[in-house]
Amino acid sequence: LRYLTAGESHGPELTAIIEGLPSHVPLSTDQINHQLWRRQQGYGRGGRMKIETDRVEITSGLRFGKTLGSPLTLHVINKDWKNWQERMAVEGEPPADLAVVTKPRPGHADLSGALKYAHDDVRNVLERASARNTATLVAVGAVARQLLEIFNIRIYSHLVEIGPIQVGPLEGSIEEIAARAEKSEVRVADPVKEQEIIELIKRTRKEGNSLGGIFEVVVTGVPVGLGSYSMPDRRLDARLACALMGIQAIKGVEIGLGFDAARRVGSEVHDEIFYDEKRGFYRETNGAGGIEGGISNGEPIIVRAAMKPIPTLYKPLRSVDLKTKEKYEATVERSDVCAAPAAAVVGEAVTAWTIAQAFCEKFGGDSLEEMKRNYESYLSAVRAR
Ligand code: EPS
Repeated sequence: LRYLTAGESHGPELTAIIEGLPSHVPLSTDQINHQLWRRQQGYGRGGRMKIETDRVEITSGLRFGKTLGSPLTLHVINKDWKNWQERMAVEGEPPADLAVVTKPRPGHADLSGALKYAHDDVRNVLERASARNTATLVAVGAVARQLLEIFNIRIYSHLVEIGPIQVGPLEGSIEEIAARAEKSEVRVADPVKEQEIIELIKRTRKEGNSLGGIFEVVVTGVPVGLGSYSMPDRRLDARLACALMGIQAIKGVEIGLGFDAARRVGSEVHDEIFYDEKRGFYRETNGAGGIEGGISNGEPIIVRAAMKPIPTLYKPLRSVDLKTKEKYEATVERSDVCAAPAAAVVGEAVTAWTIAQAFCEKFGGDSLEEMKRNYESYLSAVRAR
């Protein structure tokens, strides 16, 4: 199972191709659109989200609502393209009055990208480096999620920190926490903290500054045995870390206790093993975050990712002009004040993708029916142990 995405932030469209899906998987574009909508929410988003109502169009790999086993193509049209047709024209000459971006923003891909690809116009970098691209990640993840749901695997997220404000400890099951977060404008499950955070975002916007945050993604229903200890790139935790770090602005990833595990003694970290006729092997704690030795252990998978504040500041930081080398204040591109709630939705999507990929490796199958047979037979073998 693999995918590729393409598309510029202000180009005609964003595209993704997924290859390796089993046949006969029912897919609904409404469900993909719902995930795209979730990504666009959140207090603290900028002007672009008012222009776009992201919707997916599928042009291959699906017939009568079920996958064919052939590559699936997803398109998300950029509505803003109509305002950029001359400046982002695919062919022809640049317009005479083209505003070339030469003032790289600290913290963005602007400077390293312009040097690496030998671009004089930083726009050639920022168009693809933009978090706009996460719309395709969400669309791809929404396909993976529909496959996983057939096997009762569910993915949830909520924000645990925004800027200096910490949320929690929270009461209730992950389903309850996520349901509360889903209703919150900042994906925060505690209404008191939610208000504090909204006030903080307001203040930060006034100050021309930006904010990051830490989100948590929890996956339930994952069977024991996805991923492997056999090689680093087969480890499920390594693969999740790679997927989450691949999202724009993510600077850190934790699984289970994460960095806190290093601060504790072993007996306060590891999850003791119990056995019950009905449940089989189980744990009463989940410090491992559902992964031991790079393999899912049957407990919920818990990952957290830290997003840095968005680099575009309305009160810009100091920078140097790429061409004249003169000191300048960096270019102000339209941007968000805080996109951490949206990043959590992207985090869910890339997590769904990573789990689905490991799931397809384990249970193979060219058709959904074959995959179900493999899954059932493996689970009964595990239960018979
Ligand atoms: C985004 C689209 C972008 C930004 C933001 C996220 O659109 P535009 O550049 O037209 O405003 O709003 O991207 C960034 C902050 C960034 O640094 O790339 C989106 O669709 O999420």
